[in-house]
Amino acid sequence: MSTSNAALKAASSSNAALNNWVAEVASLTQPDRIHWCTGSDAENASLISQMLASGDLVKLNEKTHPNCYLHRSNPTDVARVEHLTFICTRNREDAGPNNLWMDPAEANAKMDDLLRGAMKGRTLYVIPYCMGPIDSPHSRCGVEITDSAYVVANMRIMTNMGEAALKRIEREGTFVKGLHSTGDLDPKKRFIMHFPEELTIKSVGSGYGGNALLGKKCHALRIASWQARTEGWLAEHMLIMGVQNPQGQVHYVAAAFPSACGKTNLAMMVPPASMPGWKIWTIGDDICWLHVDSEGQLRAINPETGYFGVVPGTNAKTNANAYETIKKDTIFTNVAVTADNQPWWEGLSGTPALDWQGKPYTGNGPAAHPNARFTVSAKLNPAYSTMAEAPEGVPISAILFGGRRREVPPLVYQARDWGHGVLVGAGMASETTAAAVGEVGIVRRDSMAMKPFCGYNFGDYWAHWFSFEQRTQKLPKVFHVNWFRQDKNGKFMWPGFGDNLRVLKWIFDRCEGKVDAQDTAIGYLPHAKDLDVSGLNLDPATLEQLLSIDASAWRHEMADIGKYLNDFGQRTPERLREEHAKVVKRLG
Ligand code: OXD
Ligand code: MN
Repeated sequence: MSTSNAALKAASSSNAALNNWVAEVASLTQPDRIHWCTGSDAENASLISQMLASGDLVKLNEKTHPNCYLHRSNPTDVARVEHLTFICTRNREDAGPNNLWMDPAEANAKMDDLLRGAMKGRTLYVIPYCMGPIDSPHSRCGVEITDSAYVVANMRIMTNMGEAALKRIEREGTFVKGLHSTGDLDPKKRFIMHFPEELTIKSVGSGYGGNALLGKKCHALRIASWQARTEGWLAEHMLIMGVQNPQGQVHYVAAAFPSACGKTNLAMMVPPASMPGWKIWTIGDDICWLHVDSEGQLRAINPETGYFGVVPGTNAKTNANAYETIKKDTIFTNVAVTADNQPWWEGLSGTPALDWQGKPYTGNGPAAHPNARFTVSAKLNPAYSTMAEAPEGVPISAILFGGRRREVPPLVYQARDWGHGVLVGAGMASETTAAAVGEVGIVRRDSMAMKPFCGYNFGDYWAHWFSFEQRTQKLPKVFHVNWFRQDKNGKFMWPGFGDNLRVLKWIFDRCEGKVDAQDTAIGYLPHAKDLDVSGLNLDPATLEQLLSIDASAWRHEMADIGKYLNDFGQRTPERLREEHAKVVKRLG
């Protein structure tokens, strides 16, 4: 429903707080129109035609890619901006050294200045949304106000958006407030601010998914991690998948990897031909909310309804399910196009005619942006799990941590217990990727893959992880994986992709108590005989290297982790220091 300028203050919800907030934002930002999103097909069709007319979207080849569109973003606005993302808590220490901090009053004043009159000539869209299945007690609602039709179209794919969410908000009376304006896309006026104590987000100056689709990183991770700590659950940067063996038995696994390290590929994996009868079912590819149920079982829901995935490298070999999923009904962002207007990216055959900026492709550098994305409904995934929308979530048997590491961590190892697992997660590191602005390939500590997303002090976050030992005796097993080891010539030692199922099979068998392991200083590693490498052509020396540890490299690693833990001072739990000391002692 749209209201004209004269009726900007018109109430469109029975929730007075929501109506008042919309009116307040309208008076600050001065839009020409207000539109309350219903999420209907007709509304979506009208937004798409409007964006085609304005050039915000380009229609792709209808024959090869029905109902697919391309959005080319401003070239300065292609990734998350961690250096412009703030957590604004009253007490600076609560945000911690893992976040940039600004005083809430100062941040609000700064954002209000940037937002004053920012929607003149534009439409203010009100997007009620629900993160998680609409009927799940674990789901949480929010409302995003935005002046971007692209954001509305993406939020419709990524969340339960529209009338049903508004009804839930009206019933529950609570919601996270997210205010977004693309502003003039000037990087100097770009800020993503979070006010966890007020359950509020303000984002200006970017249209990029991670900065602008406020339900995703801003709400479902930064604000939700804060809520989760106060309410006794976990909001994590994890995929969720079901691993089914040939006998039909399923174990659900949640896995935390930093951005652009293959969560989508793992969650949608097609088993290799050498493992007949195995199946992978996708619950989610990026975010996981974990609750302990009344039986003490840790259960996971995926708060999202779609995938906002990295597209370069996606093809029938690397991720056949994703490749199939994005053949229709997809919004592409910053891909190249072929002469017959098909989307194109590195990893596909064929030739790009125009690069991601719409310029004739000259052969210099990548044609698609390395962080080009697809937005698509999860329901189109051939591996979509029948349990994906279960209100109670799925029972988690194993938690995996992993990063992109050329050296040091072996292919897989298991933590001794939950406490050791918290250390493994807290100490994990990865090479930076194109998902965030900044240098690529630098190893940095990224606890639980939450460095860019934890809405509070990591010291308190680790303590919260430890607290699960008091909540239940039935905690999942914890593992660390590294698909990215390279030999001295820079060649990947492990084939990755579908063959990662061989590692998942070992994890499955560990969950079943069917296989023993080498007891090492850093945890349990597979015996080479227990990892199925049939048909891989992996030479025994490489396998040996993938499944062993270099004590001297690990002593360095642990020293570095020790230094990192010290950065959090008093807030680092004593328990974590003890877990660290235990491994150091074992390494000798
Ligand atoms: C993402 C990210 O888009 O982590 O999921 O950057
Ligand atoms: Mn992510």
